[in-house]
Amino acid sequence: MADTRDSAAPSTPPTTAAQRQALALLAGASRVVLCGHMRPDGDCLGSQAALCAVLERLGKTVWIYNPDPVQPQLDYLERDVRFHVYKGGELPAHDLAVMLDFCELPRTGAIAAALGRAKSKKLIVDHHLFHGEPWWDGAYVDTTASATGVLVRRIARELGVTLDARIARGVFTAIVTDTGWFKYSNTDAETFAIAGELTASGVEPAPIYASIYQRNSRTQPLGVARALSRLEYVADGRIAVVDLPLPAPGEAELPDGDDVLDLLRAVGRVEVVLFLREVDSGTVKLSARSKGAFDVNRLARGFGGGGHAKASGATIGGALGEVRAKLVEAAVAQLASTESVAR
Ligand SMILES: [Mn+2]
Repeated sequence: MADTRDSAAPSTPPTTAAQRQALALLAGASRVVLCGHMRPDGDCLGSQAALCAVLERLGKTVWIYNPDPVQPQLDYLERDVRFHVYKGGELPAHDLAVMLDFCELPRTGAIAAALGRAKSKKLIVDHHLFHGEPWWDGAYVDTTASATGVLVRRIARELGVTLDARIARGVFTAIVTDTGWFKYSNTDAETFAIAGELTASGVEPAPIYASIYQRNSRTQPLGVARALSRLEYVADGRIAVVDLPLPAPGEAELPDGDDVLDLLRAVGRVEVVLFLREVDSGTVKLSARSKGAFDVNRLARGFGGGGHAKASGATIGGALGEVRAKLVEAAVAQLASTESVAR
């Protein structure tokens, strides 16, 4: 069903000059590569699928390249667009490269080197906080947007492309995964306005929910149990810490997901969740969540990562126990300093 509305939801902020320049880059390009971040999530992949559909409707040739494959729970997006996994070598000849849902170039893994060799213009479409020197030719950024998919919805409207099934499914996937199905604090009026508009255009929320959240393997709950067996509370129960080693033979894997984070953040007293998983011997992946004033972006930045104030992450070199000790020490110190500022 076509969307006949041409005006933005009342909750949509006005377009900035930088965003208008980004729109001009998109409008002027004819061959476009869309790049995602490592272990691409629903916001990254959904935004890529939707922007690919938008640009194809404008007659452009588009390729999607990611450093890692599509997670099985998001495989339905592969019926709408083709996701290439980058295996080295040159990207297809293109005049514009768009980075979706990240702004630190190394987050696109080995693709970063190929982008560096390409003479194309570089554009970021993102909602993460960025600290440093801009390295791009254009940026469509709003750090208050609940998802990068929200920005793709705005871009479609501003380029005069009405919603279709592919755009709607991609944007909806982006929004529901980044807001935890509308329950995280980033969920705002524009998020609901767009979700309503997408549902009116034919998106069916229940099958998408079932696809993403109700196809776990039978070992998934055992992986959650293994993670929870590592739970410790520190700072008088205000910080929950899980450090998950690589599975021993016969032990259940725990696929990426928010299940453990959500369970721990649901504990009344817990303000900060630190979930550390060993990804190989000597590398630890941190997922940090907050439900109060504690800024986990600041914490993650201290370990070379980043993200948002209430959800961030980092990939940290070191043994699991040693990384855990450093993180807990930093989190306890930040908890104390957050309080002295608040007072
Ligand atoms: Mn995102």
